[in-house]
Amino acid sequence: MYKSIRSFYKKCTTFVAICLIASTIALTSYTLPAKADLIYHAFDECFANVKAKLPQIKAAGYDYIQLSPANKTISREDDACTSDKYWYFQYQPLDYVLGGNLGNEQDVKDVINAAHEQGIKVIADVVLNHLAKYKNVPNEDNKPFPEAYPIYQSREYFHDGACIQNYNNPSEVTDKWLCDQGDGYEGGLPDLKTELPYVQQQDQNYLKHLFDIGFDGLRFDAAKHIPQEDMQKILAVIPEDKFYYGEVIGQSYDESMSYISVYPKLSDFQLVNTLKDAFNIGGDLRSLVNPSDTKRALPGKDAVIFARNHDTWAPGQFDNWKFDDGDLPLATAYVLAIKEGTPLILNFDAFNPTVVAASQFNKKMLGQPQYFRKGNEIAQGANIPNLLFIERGDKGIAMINKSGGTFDVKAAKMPALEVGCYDELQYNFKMCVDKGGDGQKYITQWGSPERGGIQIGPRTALLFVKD
Ligand SMILES: [Ca+2]
Repeated sequence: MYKSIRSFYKKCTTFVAICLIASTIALTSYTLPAKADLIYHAFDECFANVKAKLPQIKAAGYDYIQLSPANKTISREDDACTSDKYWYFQYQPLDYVLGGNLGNEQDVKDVINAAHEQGIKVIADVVLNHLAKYKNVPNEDNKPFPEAYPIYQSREYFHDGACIQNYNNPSEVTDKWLCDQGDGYEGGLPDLKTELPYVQQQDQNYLKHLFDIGFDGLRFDAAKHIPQEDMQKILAVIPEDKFYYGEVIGQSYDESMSYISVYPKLSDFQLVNTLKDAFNIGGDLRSLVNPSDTKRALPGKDAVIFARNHDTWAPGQFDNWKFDDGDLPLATAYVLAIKEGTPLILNFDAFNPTVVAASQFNKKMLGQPQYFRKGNEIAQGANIPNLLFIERGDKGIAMINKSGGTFDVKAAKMPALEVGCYDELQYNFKMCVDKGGDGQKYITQWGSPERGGIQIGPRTALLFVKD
């Protein structure tokens, strides 16, 4: 969603920047549970197209597919199956029955059943906070608000028409309308009274129907705009074994985490901000060492993580969080290389070769501990802002070089990895590790047997796993 409130986010991206100096980077080893599953976000894809793409999605290692909202929304002026131009119309519900621009109920069932046959689970994107803008509602008879809506035809179901102005006022955030800047509330998204038992019942009926037809999980759009006590009641119908998470774009770590008692996981925009700072010119990749320790990312167990999602992709909003084309695969590789968090990969990024390799790395490293190795323990000149080394036990390592130049050293140590050779998953070459005469481990082969050390090309992520 959030097409409608871009003005706010232009203001709210001033997170506290915490600069870590090299000496404070913790060399902490982890023994935490295995990383959760990978989510392929089939953003604004017609359900029949997703079904056709299932073998490719399966081959790339995804465990979940998140579909765009499948309920009835306003019609689009573009062809929803081939264009993303009016993607945000999907986030303007007319009714809580299936059958929208991306496919009818049978299409939804078909993709769920086909996904299940491949062992892939399916997540529904659910918008309960608001309905479509009144001016977008089909209304041949010129019915006044809200009589033109198929559902909720009485004003009693809506909060009074007023736009959110102050995002620091919790009651305003939950009870006023999301509006475009300069647009009156009449151009805003009518905010539903989720506190009403009748509205909660409609929401529960919809969620139950989604589970009845086979959905395995849910994403709650605009979760920050629905009072937590209302959601707790609505969510009571979710079976215990189902996965769900809330979209909360907190202005701070603490604000985001205040929702964790309601949603088992939250979308992690703090990490997006931290990643963007690190990849910016003048940024330092070493600031990506355990960022949740300093509240610059949510704890991984609580977080759905990404470098970009559909909201930061969308033109005209969240410009501070958009990555350069060269950085995006590297930032996404980080998301996939770390141990914790549930990675969500936008469809536009999912088949990038670096992202595919990083997804494989993620799978192969499941259950391995994580350790951010200081560059100076690997090679002379490697403890620099452009480089990051993520060890996964003694079985793998990810190396990221964000600079425009090649990092090339003829001698390098590899302290943690066991002796043997490692396959690089994208570029298909071997790195071999052996013990030197001094008992320390060195990279004795890098690609050809003629050279050791490390050579990482410009703006490159390398992902090595034990062969
Ligand atoms: Ca609300």
